[in-house]
Amino acid sequence: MGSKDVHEISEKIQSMEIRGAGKIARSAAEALRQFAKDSDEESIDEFLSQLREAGGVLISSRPSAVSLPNSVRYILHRVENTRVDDVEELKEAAIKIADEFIKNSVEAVEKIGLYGAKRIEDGDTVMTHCNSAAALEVIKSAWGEGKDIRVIASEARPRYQGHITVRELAAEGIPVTLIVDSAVRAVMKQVDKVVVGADSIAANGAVINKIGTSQIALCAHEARVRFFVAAETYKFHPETSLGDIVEIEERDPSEVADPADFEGVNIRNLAFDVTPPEYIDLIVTEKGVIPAQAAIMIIKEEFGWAVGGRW
Ligand code: RI2
Repeated sequence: MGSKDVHEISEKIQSMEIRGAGKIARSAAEALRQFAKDSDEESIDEFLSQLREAGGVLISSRPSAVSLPNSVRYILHRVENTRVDDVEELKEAAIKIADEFIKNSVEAVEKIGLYGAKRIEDGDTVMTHCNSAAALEVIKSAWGEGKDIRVIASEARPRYQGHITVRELAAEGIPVTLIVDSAVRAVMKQVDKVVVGADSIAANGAVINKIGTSQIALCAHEARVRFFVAAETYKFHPETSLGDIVEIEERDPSEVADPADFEGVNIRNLAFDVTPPEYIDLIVTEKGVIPAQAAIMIIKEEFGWAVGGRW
């Protein structure tokens, strides 16, 4: 049944078997698509209420990547506004809408790659952090254009998504070096540009991304190295324009160290941090390249309907 898939996907998002803000958003869309496909609800109202409930389960999986609620609300909003005569038609519409979100998302990452690559020059050393499909698309796209670049990637403790990144780049033949997170400042003088992804972007242009990102931005700022963020427009957080604050996920301490080995010690596992807009040179989106301070414009354009009447 569809709701089983919804719970399964939600658990995989929680455990990070499914991870990366864009992937999470697409998986939520896939879950709702499957839900609509399997649904045996016979009335429009009942189907809508079940679909909303499924959306709620998905949204509650992880708190910091706004791509997740944005993908759910993209689908719900459009399904709720589809005029149909019977429930089967509405289910079909839901499937199409979910497919549309997934297609747009994949295309957005490709466009970000193309636009972002224009800012990478032949001979550049590019630093990245964690494992962002959007950031890596910029790097791969520049490499694909024949630019002779090299990459320095940090580990991204405690989950070591940096390992995924270095393997992915090495598989493309891109020269890549793995460093520990605390080596960032020591090597910053060898870096020409930093490219990272985003889980959420607030209305003031602050970027919420994997823990450690803001330290890298600070080091880049100090060394006058340009700092780019690669993010699809569904990573922009509409409610921050109404004063909401992005919740920073704090995960299980056992991901950092076994609490049994550290009796009397408080272990914290903050998954994300906030990079202020002053440290960001530009944000590369599928709609174009913008300064961080223009985040509010993207929110108004893309999500005016979501916070409609509340501005
Ligand atoms: P893409 C990831 O979060 C990282 O913070 C990464 O920078 C961000 O999502 C964006 O990734 P996590 O799921 O959407 O590893 O660009 O906690 O792939």
